[in-house]
Amino acid sequence: MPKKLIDLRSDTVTRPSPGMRKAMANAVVGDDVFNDDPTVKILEAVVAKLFGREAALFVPSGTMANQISLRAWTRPGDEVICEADAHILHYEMGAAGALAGVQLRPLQGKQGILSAEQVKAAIRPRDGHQLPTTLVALENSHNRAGGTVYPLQVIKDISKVARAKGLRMYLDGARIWNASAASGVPLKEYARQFNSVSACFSKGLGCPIGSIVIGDKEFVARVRVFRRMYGGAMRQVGVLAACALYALKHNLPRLHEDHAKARLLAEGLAELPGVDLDLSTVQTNIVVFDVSRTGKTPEVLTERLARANVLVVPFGATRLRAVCHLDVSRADILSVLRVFQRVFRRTR
Ligand code: TLP
Repeated sequence: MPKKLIDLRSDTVTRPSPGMRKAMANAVVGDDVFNDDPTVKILEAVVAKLFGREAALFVPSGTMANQISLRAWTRPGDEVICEADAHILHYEMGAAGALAGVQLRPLQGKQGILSAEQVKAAIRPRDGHQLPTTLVALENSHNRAGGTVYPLQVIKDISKVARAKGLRMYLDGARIWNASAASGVPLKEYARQFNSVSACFSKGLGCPIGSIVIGDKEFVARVRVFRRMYGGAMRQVGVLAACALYALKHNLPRLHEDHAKARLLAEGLAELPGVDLDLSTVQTNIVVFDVSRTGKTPEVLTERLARANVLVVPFGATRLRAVCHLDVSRADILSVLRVFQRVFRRTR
C-alpha cells in the first residue's frame, strides 16, 4: 500500500508549490474593485493576448466564469445548446436556469463531441411558437467524456452553422490548456471560433483558486457587472493572479507530462478484470472507466481504494474517474496500478 495518499479525484486537488507561494508573497496588490490591482491587470492582459482577444476578466471559479458568460450572452427564456454530459448541465446546481433563466438543450455527442449537423437540426425556427435558440456552449476538453478534445475542424463547422443562424458561440474551456497541449492547436485558434471563452487556473495549472473569462472589450465590461452581481468581485486578489502568472510560466509547458501519466494509468487499468475502458477517450489528463463487470458499485470500489490510500471519484452509476496532475508522479501511478490490481482481483 502506498504510504502517502495518492489523490486522483481531480486536478483541482493540487496545492500551491513553494515557487507559487513565493510569487504570492511577492505580489504587488491593490483593490481590484477600484481597478487598482496591478497584478490582476497584468494577468488579464497576458491571457487576453494569449487567446488573441481584446480583454479578460479574472473570476473566482470556473462555475462563475460559465454562469456570468451564459447570463451575458442570453436573455431569460432563451435556449442554449450544449452536450448531454456538459459541466454546465450536471455540476452547476441548475444555475443556468436559476440565475440566467435559460433552458439548456442537451444533445448527445460522441465522446462528448457534437457535430454541426446535430447543432443545425436543434436550432429552433423563429416561428412564434418556440423559444429562441441563442447560444451554443461547447466544452473542451470534455470532462465527463473522459477529457476528450474537440477537433478544430468540427468546432469551425459548428461555429459556421451557429453564426449563420445568428447564434453566439461560448466555450467552457476549463481545461482548454490540456486540449491545446494535446492537439497542438494554439489557444488563439480555438478562441477565434467563439464569441467568448473561459479557462481555469485551479485545475491542471495547479493554482489554488481562479478562472478567467476572455472576449472582446464590450463583452468583458458586461461580465464584469455580472461578476459583481454574483458576488465574485474581489479585492487584493493580486495574490491569486500572481499564482496564475506563475502557472502560465512554469506549469503550462509541462501538461503533456500529465497526459503521459494518464495514458500509463489507462493502459494498466484497461488490462484489469471487470474494467471497460475505451483507450481512445484518453486524450488528456482524465481517465474515466466503467466498472459494472466487477459486480461492485463505484462507491464500494472507491471506498476500498481509499482504504489503500488511493483516491478516485465515482462518476455516474457505473464509472470511476481518475485525474492526473502535477502532484502525482509516474512512480505514484505505478503504485496506484498495483493497488487497483489488488482491489479489483478481490472483487472476482
Ligand atoms: N469540474 C470539477 C467538478 O465540478 C466535476 C472536476 O473535478 O473536474 N467546467 C468544467 C469542464 C469543469 O470540469 C469544472 C470543474 C468547471 C467548469 C467548474 O470549475 P470550478 O470548480 O472552478 O467552479
